[in-house]
Amino acid sequence: MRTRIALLAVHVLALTVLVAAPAHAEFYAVDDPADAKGSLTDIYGLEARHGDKAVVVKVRFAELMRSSMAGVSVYFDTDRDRKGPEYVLSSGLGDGTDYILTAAEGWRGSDGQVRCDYRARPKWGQDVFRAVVSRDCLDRSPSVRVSVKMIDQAGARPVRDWAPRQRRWSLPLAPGLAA
Ligand SMILES: [Ca+2]
Ligand SMILES: [Ca+2]
Repeated sequence: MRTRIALLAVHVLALTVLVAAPAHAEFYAVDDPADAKGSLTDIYGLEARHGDKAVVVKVRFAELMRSSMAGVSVYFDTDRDRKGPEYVLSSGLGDGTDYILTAAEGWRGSDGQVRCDYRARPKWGQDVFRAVVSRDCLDRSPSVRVSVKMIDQAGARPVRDWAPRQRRWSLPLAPGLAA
């Protein structure tokens, strides 16, 4: 009985810490519902981590296959004073597709490829797409927000899915120690 009370006290403490956490986190994770059933690459989750060297973004899908015709855009907001994203990483989700980081024009990419250190790849066995973008690519911003869009052109109509929601941002992420 005494142990149980002690455990309860720990839980309450942990909650208090969460509520009192600063507006900036280093890590963000959100589940996304099965709301794009017309596509195998229905987004199931988004995770983002702001490390001391890079921002790491992980997108989870219902089912990611080498034959996928879908693509993903990872938007980065590095300047809260300018509306919309500053950068977009665009990538295919199938085998043999490529990826590119460009300056954003509204919620689109542009011809302005960003020369810096970044990489991205679909991991078909894990149903995950992972991107690692150096902080140098993102103006070494002290606060970065991310948003992700999937478009699948395989069917008669394109299927879109967003996380956390259409043109909505994650919490602001400040650089931490990991990654
Ligand atoms: Ca979804
Ligand atoms: Ca912005």
